[in-house]
Amino acid sequence: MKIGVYPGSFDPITKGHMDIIERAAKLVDLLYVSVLTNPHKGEGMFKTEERMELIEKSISHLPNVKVETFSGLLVDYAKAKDADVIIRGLRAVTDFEYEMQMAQINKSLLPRVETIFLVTNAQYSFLSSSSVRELVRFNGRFHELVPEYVAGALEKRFKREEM
Ligand code: COD
Repeated sequence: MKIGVYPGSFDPITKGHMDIIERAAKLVDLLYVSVLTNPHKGEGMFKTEERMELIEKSISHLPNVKVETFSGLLVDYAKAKDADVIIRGLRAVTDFEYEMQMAQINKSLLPRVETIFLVTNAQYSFLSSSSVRELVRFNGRFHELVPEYVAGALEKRFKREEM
């Protein structure tokens, strides 16, 4: 059985993340979407448990995908999950340097696990959680950029009317 881990901050999950999850779920038998709990970073927009709930509601149509949280090194978590691959998404050249560095460090720490990069769907190449957070904060329209349940949760949290 091939096991994949798709790690990230997911604050919040976007349609760009969803596209990667749906494609990765076809490549492995079991995919963990793994939310980093970072004790050194502030809370962000959503707490870890809330981010997990938003992901869970958005992936209910994907039977081989599970949502978990992890802390510490990704390779330690991947080892504990007996993962074969780490999945990452690549948007633009700006992602490349960071992603390559991370993949190489992870490979040196856990050589049997490969990092697989899925290139973004052109439709979502501009999309990031941070841009969604900015749109929410400054009253821009975000509804098409996130799964439906997440759009509802953002509206509820920030008490906005549908724009
Ligand atoms: N289209 C395609 N891919 C996308 C899109 C999009 N529109 N948006 C995001 N993605 C991809 C990102 O490129 C990334 O691959 C993934 O989705 C998750 O993105 P984020 O932004 O939610 O999460 P990141 O990149 O902040 O996650 C970083 C980790 C938490 C994975 C990383 O910091 C980590 O592993 N930390 C643990 C400590 C560790 O082991 N560090 C490495 C060794 S030093």
